[in-house]
Amino acid sequence: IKDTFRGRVVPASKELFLGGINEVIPKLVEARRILIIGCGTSWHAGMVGEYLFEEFARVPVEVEYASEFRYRNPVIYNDDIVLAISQSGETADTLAAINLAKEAGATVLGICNVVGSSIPRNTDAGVYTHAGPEIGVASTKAFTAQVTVLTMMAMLVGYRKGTLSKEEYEKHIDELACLPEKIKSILDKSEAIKELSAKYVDSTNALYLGRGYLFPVALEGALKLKEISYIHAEGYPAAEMKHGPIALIDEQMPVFVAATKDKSYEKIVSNIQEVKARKGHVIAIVTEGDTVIKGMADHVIEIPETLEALAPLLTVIPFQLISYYIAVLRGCNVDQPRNLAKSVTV
Ligand code: F1P
Repeated sequence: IKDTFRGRVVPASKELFLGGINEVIPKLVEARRILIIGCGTSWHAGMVGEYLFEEFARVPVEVEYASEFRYRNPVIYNDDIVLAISQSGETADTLAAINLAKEAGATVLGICNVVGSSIPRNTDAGVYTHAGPEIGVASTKAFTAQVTVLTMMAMLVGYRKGTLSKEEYEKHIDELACLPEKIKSILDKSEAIKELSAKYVDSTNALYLGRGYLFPVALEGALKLKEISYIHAEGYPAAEMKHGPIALIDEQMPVFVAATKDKSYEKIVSNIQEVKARKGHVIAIVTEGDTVIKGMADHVIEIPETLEALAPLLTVIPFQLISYYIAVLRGCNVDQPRNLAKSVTV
């Protein structure tokens, strides 16, 4: 967060630097609508972006899979800001969606990892995440880097627009600067997460639940498990459970819940009770010191407290580690999963 990409936080001066995007912040402040496009993990990062921009900058956001957007004749206004997210910068669906947006006269921005790749070359402005080369096919650090950039953008736009107070803006900057240490403390729990993962190696299905900012994290947790361990997994907003997926829960079903303390805490506690009442196995990511969920869940992974809007950056890490260990223990090649390519260029 401090030095690994051009976008950076300087806590002392409370300034955020966002590469080329700094120059178009005034356009974002004026924006009537933001469209976010991406595929796979990048689309999940975009969903976190939607929640952030709508909360901090009070601007309507639509998030869409580039693979749908490119084929369906979407409405694009020439004053739309289209934000394309891609780790590789080469995803054919995202490039095609960018071309549509450009033909409609929209301003197109990019968040990419690979310097000089096709997407940065085809956008009006952008920021490189500089997350370093991703060896594995499944995006992991790309997700945290993309979400960090989106968080910084939404904060900066909200602050300039006056929809995010100076106090809240500075509080979030200070907390962003603390996250590398907090992430390190989660990584230090890897051994315990490995032991827990071993219990679910033979699962054939899994559910991932979260509310608010943690709903996209549930989607990403499920995608990671599918991609590298080939276990069928679904991510849902926890409040949707009663509208269908609850029918799947029995003693064979592990349910991974992102349940850190935020304004939906009481609700997620009742969701966990609903799962336990149906004999599902609950593995919950909770805030350090949480005794309520600890008393109900089969396993908890405690993570440091943070601000609600920044929680995706921490809660996703245990989910990534769980997928990694389950895949390794199943003998899967975590770097090169079957049927997947790093850059989907067709
Ligand atoms: C999008 C993506 C990745 C996924 C896999 C296939 O890539 O769906 O999220 O992990 O590598 O492609 P990108 O546009 O972010 O490079």
